[in-house]
Amino acid sequence: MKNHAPLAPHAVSAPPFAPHARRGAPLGLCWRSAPWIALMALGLAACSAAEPSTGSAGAPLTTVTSQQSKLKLAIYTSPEQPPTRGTIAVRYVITDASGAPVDGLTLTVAPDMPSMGHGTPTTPKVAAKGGGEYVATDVNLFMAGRWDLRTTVRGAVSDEAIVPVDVR
Ligand SMILES: [Cu+2]
Repeated sequence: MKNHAPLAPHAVSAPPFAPHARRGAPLGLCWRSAPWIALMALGLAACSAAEPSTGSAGAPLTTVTSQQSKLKLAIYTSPEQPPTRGTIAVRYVITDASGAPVDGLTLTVAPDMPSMGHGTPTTPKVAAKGGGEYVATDVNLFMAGRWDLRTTVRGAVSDEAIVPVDVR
């Protein structure tokens, strides 16, 4: 907490986010560039060859039960797991109490750094991939430390979950 102090000013209000947004722009460009697309293609290839619902990432970073225990959320990060600071993608594999994947949900993901009381300069976008998979992109975890991905699920099942992610 205290070791965040030198960086604290950016947490205070909206304008201080501007430097992050500026710094985030080149990251955003990298994010959309060829290496990432190549990585994604590799991932897709590996997925279709093996286990489509658990993917090629192996064990999840963490698995969270939603607050009302309606859903289980297995969490994977890319390009690294566990993640280093910067803009990442977070993949959710969502199953119900019986272990069946749940599609057709609407997810909103709001990253929060609880020790400092701030969020992120950008709002993550979430795309449904089928098979209970949902991928949040533009997740800008711009500082090392503990983040909570405050995740709201709406649709056939409505629930909330807080997904802890430790960023190196
Ligand atoms: Cu912070």
